[in-house]
Amino acid sequence: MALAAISSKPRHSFQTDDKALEPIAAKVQAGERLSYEDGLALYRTGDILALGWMANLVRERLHGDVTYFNVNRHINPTNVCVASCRLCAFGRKKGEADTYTMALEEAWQTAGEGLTEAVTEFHIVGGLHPDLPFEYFMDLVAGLKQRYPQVHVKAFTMVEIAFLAKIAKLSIAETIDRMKAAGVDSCPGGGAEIFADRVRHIICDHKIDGSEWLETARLVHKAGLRSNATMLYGHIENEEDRVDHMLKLRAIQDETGGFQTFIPLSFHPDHTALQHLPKSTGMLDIRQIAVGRLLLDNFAHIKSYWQMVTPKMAQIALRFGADDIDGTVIEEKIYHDAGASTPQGLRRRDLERLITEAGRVPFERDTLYRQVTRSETTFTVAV
Ligand code: V47
Repeated sequence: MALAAISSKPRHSFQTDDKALEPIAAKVQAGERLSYEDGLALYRTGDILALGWMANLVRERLHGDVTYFNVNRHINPTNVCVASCRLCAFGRKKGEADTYTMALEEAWQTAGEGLTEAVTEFHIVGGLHPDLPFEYFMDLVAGLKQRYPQVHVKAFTMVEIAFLAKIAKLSIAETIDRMKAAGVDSCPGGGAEIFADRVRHIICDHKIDGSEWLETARLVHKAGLRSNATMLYGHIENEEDRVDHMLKLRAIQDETGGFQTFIPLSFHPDHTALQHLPKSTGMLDIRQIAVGRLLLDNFAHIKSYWQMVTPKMAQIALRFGADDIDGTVIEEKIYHDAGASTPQGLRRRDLERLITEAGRVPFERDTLYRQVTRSETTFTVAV
């Protein structure tokens, strides 16, 4: 699926001493699709600046200097989870000391606490709770819509949708229809981790497998909802697993066109069952953004999620292929439980400053990438 380009003028010419990059650069300049082997060569090159040049070329072709952010609030209704993923420091078994589950009133009230900056999106992700009924989740969304009808509800990962279908004894398609009826507007990209079975069995063995994740995404798109796609990197996966993961996403996107954004998530090991693993490094974070931009030629957006990689790295990523740094977030739990040292939220003006100082142009978007215009107390979305 071709994406519309807004600019095609490279700022400088391409140079590298890495012979393996030359044919890849020719393809990138001609707008041709990269192969599995090209993906591996991009991970293996020592010439990070040449890699960045190519990714930036694609980024500027699609978006010029425009850089997207949004004003959003995360809501994690419960940390009780049946899955016990080794990668996760957030989930707790039922009965453990520090579990929480928000009463519906509490969740609706928490949602409102972010509205000082006129939030345009609620991002809702939580544990797979063994006892909460399906209706809890539908009432949660319907109650939010009733109280904050102007706010886009981006809720439930593919993993949660499959779990909800199981507890409601519905098909995946029926579950998505019920979510839509309750007020879900789109879905977040979590739970994808790494699709390769070998890795998935170790980091998240009780989750749906990679093909179920992809099939659920296909059904979400078929039902007319957009979604995002993530990839968790920097743990026990290798370069082949990462390329395989991205090419599987690319194949679904060719079919549905329903993914909006690719978000590489850098693994935080603290307080997880994998805490012996070293943390990701700046070079890997930057390389991952660039490889994602180059392989996922049918994804409009590549997000460098500042919570994951720090605001400073997210800013640098805007020159290595990223065009989005996510949002204000307000209260992040999943990475902070896993040792993230970033702030739990940023103000709108902080995001604008990060973008402007990277020499880019801030563009406040809603979840569907439409421009948001603000007055003192409210916002409007260009439709
Ligand atoms: O699926 C869990 C990851 C994801 C850890 O769609 C961890 O706009 C690192 O998907 N270290 C949930 N990562 C978050 C997510 C997301 C975030 C921001 C924006 C969007 C979007 C989606 O977080 C999980 C898992 O892959 N995760 N534990 C950890 N220790």
